Formats: sequence, C-alpha cells, structure tokens
Amino acid sequence: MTHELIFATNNLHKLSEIQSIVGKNFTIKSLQEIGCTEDIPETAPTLEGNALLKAQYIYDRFGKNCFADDTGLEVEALDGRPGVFSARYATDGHDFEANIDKVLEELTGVENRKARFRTVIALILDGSVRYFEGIVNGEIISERKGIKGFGYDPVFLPDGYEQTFAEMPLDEKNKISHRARAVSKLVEFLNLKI
Ligand code: ITT
Repeated sequence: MTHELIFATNNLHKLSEIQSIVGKNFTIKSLQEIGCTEDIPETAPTLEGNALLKAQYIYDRFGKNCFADDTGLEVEALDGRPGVFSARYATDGHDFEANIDKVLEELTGVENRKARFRTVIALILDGSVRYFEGIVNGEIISERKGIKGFGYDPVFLPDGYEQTFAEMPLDEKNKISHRARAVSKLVEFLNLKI
C-alpha cells in the first residue's frame, strides 16, 4: 500500500526531488494535483511558524496528511537576519540580486562572516504536528562566485568546502544542503511509520 502525502509547495523541482528520496511507499502530491490554487499565507515571524501555517492550511481544507517547508539564511553578525525574510529581504519579491547586495552591504567591514541555511519542515500526520530541521553552516564571502543554484548561493561558502553553493555541481549541493538534511530526517521518520 502506498501512503499519500501532500507537499504544500508550488515548486515542482522540490517536489520531484523529494519523491525520488521517499521511494515507492509514499506518493507525494502537489497542490496543483489536489486542486489547490490559492496563495497560502506565509505571515508567521519564524520558519517553524510559516511551515506550520502552510501545512495547517492544507490539512484544514483538504483533511489530508501533508507537510510544508520554509528556509532562511541566518547571518550571525546580523542577529540571524535575513532569516524568515530571506525571499523578500531587499524588496517585496524574490529579487535574488538585490537580496545579496543588501547582505553584502550590511556586512561591509564586518569580520564575523558566519552564516547558516536552515530549513524547517512541518509535517501533519493524522492530526499530529512534527518538525524536522536541516542546517548547513558556512560563511558569507565578500564577492559573488559561481552561477549555479539560486538565492544566496553565489556568496555562501559551506564549511569544509572550497566552492560556493553556486560553483558546486547541483547534485553535490543537494547531498549536503539544509533542505536535503531536513528531508532525510522526514523520510527516516516516515519509514518508521510503515
Ligand atoms: P516556496 O515557498 O514556494 O516553496 P520560496 O522561494 O519561498 O518557495 P524557500 O522558503 O525555500 O523558498 O526559501 C526562501 C528564500 O531563502 C529563497 O527565496 C532564497 O532567497 C533563500 N534560499 C532558500 N534555499 C536556498 C538555497 O538552497 N540556496 C540559496 N538560497 C536559498
């Protein structure tokens, strides 16, 4: 028997990535597949809050087991900013270039460049909520390097590596990333349930 889970995202790339990791015991369905075309609010002040808002929205309306994720870049010297505001740090939209410029400007002359990406997944399974967290530590370099990936990847150098996330082959980033770590914890949990 295969168990159905809704992934509350419109990002089809994230969806196929996770389907390939969970294997055949679970079928992951997108919002589109369950006919949800609404814009789900992401208005909470934390990653945990936003992930839960999205999952709860689907659970309340469709009554189906589901999960949602939220990710932020947390810079130590900026007290954890941009954090939950990572997508809309410099502008209202997803302007990756402006967001990077803003972080670099705020870090001008700052010695402590430590940062981390943090992903939180909220799962609602049979009415119970569980969170899974994935973190990758690194630093913010002072100039962009590389053109792969997205978001803050060109200025993020993960600890122990000599290439930024934007220089690394995508499959290598996907093995060590915050999202991969959170997803593998989710999958480990789901596999214990079957
Ligand atoms: P959905 O809510 O539709 O899934 P989103 O763009 O809001 O998409 P996330 O919550 O995963 O995506 O991430 C929020 C922001 O954090 C994203 O817009 C990027 O600026 C940044 N970000 C997330 N993951 C990243 C990664 O792997 N590399 C670089 N930046 C990332």
